Amino acid sequence: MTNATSLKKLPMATALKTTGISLASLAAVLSTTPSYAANFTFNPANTQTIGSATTSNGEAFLNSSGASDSQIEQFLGLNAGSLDAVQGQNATNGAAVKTTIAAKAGDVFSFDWKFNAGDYLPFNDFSFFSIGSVIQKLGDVALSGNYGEANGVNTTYTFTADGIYTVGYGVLNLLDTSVDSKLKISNLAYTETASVPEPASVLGLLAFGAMGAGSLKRKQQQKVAVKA
Ligand SMILES: [Ca+2]
Ligand SMILES: [Ca+2]
Repeated sequence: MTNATSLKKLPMATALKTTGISLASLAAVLSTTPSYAANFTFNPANTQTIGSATTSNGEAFLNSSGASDSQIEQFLGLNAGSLDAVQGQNATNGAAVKTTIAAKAGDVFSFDWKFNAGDYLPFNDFSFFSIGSVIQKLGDVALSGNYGEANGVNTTYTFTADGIYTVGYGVLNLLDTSVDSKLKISNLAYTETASVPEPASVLGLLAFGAMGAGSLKRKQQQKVAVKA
């Protein structure tokens, strides 16, 4: 690659050609500062369901029927008995969806959820989110009230280690298997913090970008003197 001094003497088009950098790619790199956020969806290629669950347009819809709690534990890679442990009572049956994420430490996964209680206490149906074998409870009947609704917006999880993770969502009946509750998941998003360019390279690109913009301006508006 040519050094900065010789680049300065070249017209912008030549300079960009020499370095192989387009203005579009410069803009793309700069816009990733300080972090890179992307929509993450239930891609049919790596998404599976068990029980009464469907995905559509990046959203998941689950109904607490169709699979036993132990089947769901096996499906999501959870420890045996861990779903009974969520409420400290007998989880019976329900449904789940799972997908996979290749994550790096520090990356953040986020989503919205909506729990609809079809049931009433003490039948404390519940919903949850799992990463690997870690379970985080979302809504339940106690939270939403009998036959009520509870929402969670931008619920986040920050990865602490690199790896391929199974991400799961489920909704289960408690105590008996009747009067189902529902869970909807939407707005999945993934924010990479590991891909932030190093400060030195960002400064270099900024300087180069300013120089390029200056050259363009001179070319287009020759009567205006522009300091590169
Ligand atoms: Ca059980
Ligand atoms: Ca129920």
